[in-house]
Amino acid sequence: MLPDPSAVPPSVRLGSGAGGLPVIWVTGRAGSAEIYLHGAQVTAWAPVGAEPVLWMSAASRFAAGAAIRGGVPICFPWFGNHPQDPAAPAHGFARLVSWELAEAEEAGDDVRVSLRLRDTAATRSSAWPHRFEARYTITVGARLTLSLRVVNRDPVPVTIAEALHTYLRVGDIRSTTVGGLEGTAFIDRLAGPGLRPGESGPVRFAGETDRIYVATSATTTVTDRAAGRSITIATSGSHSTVVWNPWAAKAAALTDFGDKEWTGMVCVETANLGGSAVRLAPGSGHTMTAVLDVS
Ligand code: TA6
Repeated sequence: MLPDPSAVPPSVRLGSGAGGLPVIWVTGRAGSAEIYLHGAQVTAWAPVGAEPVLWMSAASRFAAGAAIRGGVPICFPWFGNHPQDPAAPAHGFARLVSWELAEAEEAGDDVRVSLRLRDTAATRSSAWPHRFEARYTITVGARLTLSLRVVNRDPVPVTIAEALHTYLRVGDIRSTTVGGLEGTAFIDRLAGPGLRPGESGPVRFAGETDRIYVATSATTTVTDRAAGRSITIATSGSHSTVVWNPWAAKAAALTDFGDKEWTGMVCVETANLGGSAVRLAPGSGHTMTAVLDVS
């Protein structure tokens, strides 16, 4: 549960959100955000004076054991379906369990919130029996900085895949492009395995799009012509980027995704997966960071 409310600065409030789930509301001098302890999921962020940047489905579930549809889900310690265990949850367990609020402090005009997840009975399974500690630091201000640090507390080396599965709000996906990945090879998850050569222009959307760009640490720019704004995502400690829009049929097939909502979102995910999955020796750690900026 949430710690003593007096332990947090006045720009941070603790309470119950949708589904009665514990939530942290941040109202800083430079930006505001909403963070659920469930999955340590940032579900809203806006710089002061700007439109909301993160997309949320109106049909999202808010319940233990279910993923929240929107904001920034954390995919960890695997991405997509578990490679061996079909019963294991898609994208790992991190977004399905409750994290602890470790610290909340003001830093100039920003507000920094730190959440923690350690291995428990809820995380240990045949799919992932390992000891670990994750620390997720969210800095809310004119930009949003998300930093996920994972430490291997097991006596054996482990390999992790991870993603900050960021849902961005756009005016219309059909007039939105994603720049920064030009010339970068990618796996088209709709066309099966195998690497496709990079393309010369930005990513454009004319149908369901589900691509894993491998071996890239590029800063990406989402240019949203309909809304007249750009969102950039700069990264560190990330060597894969995933770009996804479900389009109409896939959106209609998802029960927690409104049938018409697909036109208003794009996922640009800061990740380490496949060939850039991270191998951690006992006691060692790795940090992956995404910084979102709006102009
Ligand atoms: O990141 C793209 C993706 O892997 C898609 O294949 C789609 O499954 C999406 O994630 C959403 O997955 P979810 O388990 O949240 O429905």
